[in-house]
Amino acid sequence: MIVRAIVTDAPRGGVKLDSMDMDFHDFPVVLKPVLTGICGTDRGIVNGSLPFAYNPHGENRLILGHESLSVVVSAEPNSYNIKAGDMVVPMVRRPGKCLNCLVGRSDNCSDGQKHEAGVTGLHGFMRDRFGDFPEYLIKVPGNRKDDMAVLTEPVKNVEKVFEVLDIISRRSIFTDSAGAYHGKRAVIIGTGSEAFLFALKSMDWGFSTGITNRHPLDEIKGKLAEDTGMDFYDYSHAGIRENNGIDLLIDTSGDPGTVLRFIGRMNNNGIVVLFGTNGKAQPAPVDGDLLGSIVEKNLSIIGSVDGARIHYERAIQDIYKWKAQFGKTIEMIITGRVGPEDTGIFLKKPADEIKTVISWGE
Ligand code: DN4
Ligand code: BGC
Ligand code: ZN
Repeated sequence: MIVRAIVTDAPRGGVKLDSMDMDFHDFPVVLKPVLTGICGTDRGIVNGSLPFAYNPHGENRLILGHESLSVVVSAEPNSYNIKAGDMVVPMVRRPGKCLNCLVGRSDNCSDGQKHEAGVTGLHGFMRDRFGDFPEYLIKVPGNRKDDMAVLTEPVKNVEKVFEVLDIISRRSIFTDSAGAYHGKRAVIIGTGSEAFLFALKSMDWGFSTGITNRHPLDEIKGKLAEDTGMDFYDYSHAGIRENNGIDLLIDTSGDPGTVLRFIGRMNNNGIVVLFGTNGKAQPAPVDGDLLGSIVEKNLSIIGSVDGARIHYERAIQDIYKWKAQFGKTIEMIITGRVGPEDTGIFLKKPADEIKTVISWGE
């Protein structure tokens, strides 16, 4: 069938809406996207700043899209209980042959041979139809037709980070004297969608939680932060306001200079999670004092990418928990809806954007 697809040429970049002839005979499940989300990774691919992105083998274009809420058009029998009409979220990564991939943890792929839909060597979900295998489809509980489920993919990254945090934090006592995190401080660098989602999870754990950027917040983001209980400051004006030190730092900016400045404010046994990626960021020097303080403070600095099936399943639960907790406020995360033809959205991020989604129609 002829499908419309949003394509790039990775890792060079560019973006356009193309039509192509595709058949789905090799796939037990055929799907149609309802919504696809746009994230920092998509814009990084389109502007050519993510050198790790590449086209499928032997092809000169890559269909974008790794965040999707889709409806099942048809499914072979015995497809993990997936049937036509089901609402599902497809996983991003597909395993290679390393040991981690073989045990369902391609998020920890050890030889780089995995593929990622819309990012590394596998066509993504921004097209009228796609085919898939049932083991990579996460059912929306209760088959709810709720737009918020499109956030499952970005929240799964958050779930993985907090699982890693739980493991790493056991190298010392990381809780407060009550065995909780209320006396502990988490700071998230950046105010994009992943930053807000990290902050929500950090508040679930009990951390006093702040988000920060180098400019003020617009009205929508300011209201979302205030109504959910996180604080914000513009560090370019206020300086780094962390007089009691930081216990957990999560970076979504990918900006080395900013990350290093905040690392200088960590408490002993603090944990730094590097998550943002920006191949075009300005380099920043590290001096011996800063390196020495990382050692003397017993800091853990970890990188985290992607997430496994279990993290998607927990992510859907997070989203419904936040809906129950914050009601309509949480829906403010979806700040824009566009059609597939509006490819300009990849080139210029709207000033007040948290999450823009592409609606694929009925
Ligand atoms: P995003 O919406 O572009 O968020 C990035 C945020 O960082 C924006 O709010 C930026 O602000 C902010 N920022 C940039 N530079 C600075 C700086 N110097 N100081 C403070 N804030 C700054 O992207 P996203 O939320 O979708 O994703 C966040 C990052 O994580 C991206 O780099 C993605 O490529 C990466 N990512 C990694 C994984 C993974 O490891 C998954 C998903 C995304 P402004 O734009 O308002 O100025 O699995
Ligand atoms: C996706 C991850 C993926 C990563 C690649 C992110 O936007 O959420 O699943 O592994 O991009 O850097
Ligand atoms: Zn993403």
